Amino acid sequence: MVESLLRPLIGISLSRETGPDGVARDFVRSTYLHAVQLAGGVPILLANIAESAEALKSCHGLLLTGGGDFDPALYGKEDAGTKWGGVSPERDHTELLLIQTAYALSMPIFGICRGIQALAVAGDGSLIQDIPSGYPSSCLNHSQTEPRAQVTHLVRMEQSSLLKAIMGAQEISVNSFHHQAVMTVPKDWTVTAYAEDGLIEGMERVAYPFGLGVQWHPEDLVDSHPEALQLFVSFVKAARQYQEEKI
Ligand SMILES: [Mn+2]
Repeated sequence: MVESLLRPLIGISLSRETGPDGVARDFVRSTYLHAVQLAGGVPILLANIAESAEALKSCHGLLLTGGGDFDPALYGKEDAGTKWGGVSPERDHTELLLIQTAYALSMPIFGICRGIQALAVAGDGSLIQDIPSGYPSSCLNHSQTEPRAQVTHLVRMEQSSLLKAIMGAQEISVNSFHHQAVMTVPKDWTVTAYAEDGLIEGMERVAYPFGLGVQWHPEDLVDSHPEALQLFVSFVKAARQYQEEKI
């Protein structure tokens, strides 16, 4: 008799900010937890400590969440000004370690907003440090002031992409809360979605069980936009497959 599996464990990276008492806090917006729960996964919070790489080995998928900027030194760039901020060395370090650990295990990986940027930095990719000053030809507002569950700009997906297959359309409207973006994608990754101004909004890892990064925030859309939930469903399904193969 085949024992029924527990639901797949999804390791989730956390933001780090210092509170008014001077003590650092690790946290995540609950919408990420909600999206993983809805998709059938069990959220596991991975604190910004080196031991999280050990904890990830017990998980079946890695979800990289949104947040502050990466230190430009980590992707080999000079500081292009002061248009980046919210850097946490502990978070930068932990997420790069988590990504390396997931790759070594061929574990499904899903990066959202800062998460797609983390995947670029972990490889040999690079970032636009500030869209208004670093990509002035943009005709879009990527830092929307509308509510988080409101979609504000279009994204076009490549014909044969995993993204298009999951979302079920070549064009979708997304929300947008980023002042940085992926400039160049790392080796083994390919761009599969662009905004109308040419900015990279999605990328996929070639020849990998499930490697996906998106620049928008589908976790804020899962209750109102079925295709956003499908991203999490596909990710958790891949985590489930990883879990089954591990046994
Ligand atoms: Mn955008």
